[in-house]
Amino acid sequence: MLFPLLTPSAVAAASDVPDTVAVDGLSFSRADVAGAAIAAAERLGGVRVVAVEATPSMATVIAVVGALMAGVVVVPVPPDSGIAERRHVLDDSGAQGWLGPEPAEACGLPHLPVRLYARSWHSHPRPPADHPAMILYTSGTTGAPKGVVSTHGSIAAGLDALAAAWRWTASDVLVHGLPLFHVHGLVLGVLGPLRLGGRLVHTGRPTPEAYARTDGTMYFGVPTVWSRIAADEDSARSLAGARLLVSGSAPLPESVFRRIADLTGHEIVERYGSTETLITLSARVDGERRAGWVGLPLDGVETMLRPDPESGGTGGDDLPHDGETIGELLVRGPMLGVGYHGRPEATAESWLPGGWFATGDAAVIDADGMHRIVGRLSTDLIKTGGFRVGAGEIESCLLDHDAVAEVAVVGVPDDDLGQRIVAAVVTASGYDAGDDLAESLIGHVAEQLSDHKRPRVVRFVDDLPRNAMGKVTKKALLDES
Ligand code: MLC
Ligand code: AMP
Repeated sequence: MLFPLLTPSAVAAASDVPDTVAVDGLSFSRADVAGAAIAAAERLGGVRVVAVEATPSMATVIAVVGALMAGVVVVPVPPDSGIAERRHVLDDSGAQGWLGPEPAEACGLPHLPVRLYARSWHSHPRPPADHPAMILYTSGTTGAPKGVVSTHGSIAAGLDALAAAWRWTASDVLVHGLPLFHVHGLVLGVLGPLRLGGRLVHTGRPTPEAYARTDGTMYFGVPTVWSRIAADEDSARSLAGARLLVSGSAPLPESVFRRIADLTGHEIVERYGSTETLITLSARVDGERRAGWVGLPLDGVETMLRPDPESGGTGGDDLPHDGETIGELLVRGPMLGVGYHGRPEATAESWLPGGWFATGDAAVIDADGMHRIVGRLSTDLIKTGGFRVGAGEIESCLLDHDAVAEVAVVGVPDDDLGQRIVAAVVTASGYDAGDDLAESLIGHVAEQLSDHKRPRVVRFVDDLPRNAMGKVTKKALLDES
């Protein structure tokens, strides 16, 4: 067994696939990936948790695969993460070192580079299914990001369920350019082809031009990627020969679904997942693809709708599946992660008795079992360009800046990004509102958190709209933005 997540059919296909993984100008066969990964794994003696600077590179792929083979828990770190976010991820996860690409900021931990051309063939004992595989950090409504623990078994279950829904086989060539520190780009987009066979071509960035010049059978994108492709007719047309165009991580506008269908002849396959649940719903390759809907439960997945907990619902209720009644979507299945690392209380709020996970998404289910995500229960979780960002995290970061007396962050609808981050700021006395200060606040968020958490717009206001209890009314702010 070369790789713990590999199926026997993928191993059997190994000799037929010389360029299994192409990324960052390098192309490795399956044997190259396995040999280099085992060599990397051998350098990890005694390490239980390892950070990987998740640049879009072969070194990242080898580091992740090597650590998984050795049963070492992988913590992918966004390469653009700023000082505060990086420290938090390293401290919270208990990472003992870095494996792979050189970290921008090592934060005192030792770095083990992978040797891309070293090869080793020692076999490692296969980690059991319930062994933690990864801790992926994701934002909540407040506070610093939480680390979601996925196991070898949950990842394998999610990928196998996708294989069944999409008939994803060793003949497929997956093309994408998504970041390698999230479920979409890393778990589905790298471990997927390694487990299920076939090839991966990573384009570095998910631009329309890069997708157009790369031949593949399946293309992965977040809605921002698809809307940019829809706006670039030539690039879109060149995807006509694909087998599946797949969108996920955020709502796909119906207009983009239709435009892509006109230009490519393909109705996009929408699928729904999260850091906590990996992948649970999708349109099937041989089933209906309905604009605005995210499909059916994958094999092994069950769903229900509970009344919004704020209105007194309990885990035991299931609202009618009539295509109209809105409730909070609960999901359960073998691909769910096991909880937030070191956060039993937060875990208990979302992982409910009976194996259900409370997604925080408002949804409807119709009589045929099709699901539509209609929004988030909280306005404080923002999706921008497919990235999940907590308003509270940005607010805390901005409040650390001397010029900020009060702040509220909202996600304002945006044709390109889905939502754009807007910060309404009341300045501290002695500071002048203006473009210079706005730039400095945006730069502060990039320096402490990460590039994609930067507000696109800083609006200076005299005071924030508040309700009788003194709580900021974000709805009023959204209406004003
Ligand atoms: C961005 N820019 C700013 C700025 N924000 N400049 C000033 N102020 C700000 N506030 C700059 C950027 O640095 C960039 O500059 C330029 O503006 C364009 O930025 P952009 O509009 O954000 O575009 P881009 O960088 O091209 O990114 C778009 C994108 C990216 C779609 C490629 O958002 C992306 O990779 N999204 C994928 C997210 C993802 O994988 N999510 C999956 C989560 S898993 P320059 O100079 O760099 O051009 C999950 C589970 C599941 O959700 O279901 O899958
Ligand atoms: P993340 O933790 O970054 O993976 O974000 C997960 C969240 O993204 C989900 O809870 C949804 O709110 C959203 N999401 C993922 N896929 C879709 C989709 N296909 N349609 C709408 N929202 C989605």
